[in-house]
Amino acid sequence: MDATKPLVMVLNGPNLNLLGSREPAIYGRDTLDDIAVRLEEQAATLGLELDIRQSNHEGHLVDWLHEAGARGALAVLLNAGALTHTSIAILDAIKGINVPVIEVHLSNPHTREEFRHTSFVARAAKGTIAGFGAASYRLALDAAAALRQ
Ligand code: CA2
Repeated sequence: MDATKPLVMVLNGPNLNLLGSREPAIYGRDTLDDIAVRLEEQAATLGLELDIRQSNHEGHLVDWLHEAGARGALAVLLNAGALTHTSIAILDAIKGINVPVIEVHLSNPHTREEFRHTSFVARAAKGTIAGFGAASYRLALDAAAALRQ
């Protein structure tokens, strides 16, 4: 941990621990660890501190969003998984912190089933990056870096 560098928290929701093991046509072959290794390299280049987490539990994501607020994070990259489409608790948590949240998706939910077309995260997010596979995270981290003043 380097307190002199702006902090970006990368929060991943339910089932994203399964990345790389199934459904490669939709989500690609990279595991979450593969993505994390590349993000750490990118963060070092950008001079950012990363804190990358995954949970299958909604409340953990709510607590971690609060933590991002308390730590004064520069930004949160949030792939809330299927909770994107259901969780008012996560929407309220995003609204409750003074930290820009960048919504991230591997797939483009708008090209998929109707139930994925609603995003509660998008209602409070600074912006959304979706549909670029693992590169969505890279693009989102560049967007976070651009928020620095
Ligand atoms: O495209 C995305 O990043 C999603 O957030 C992924 C979620 C999905 O519910 C959202 O609609 C879009 C699902 C993550 C589950 O990932 C799996 C990976 C491999 C095998 C099974 C699930």
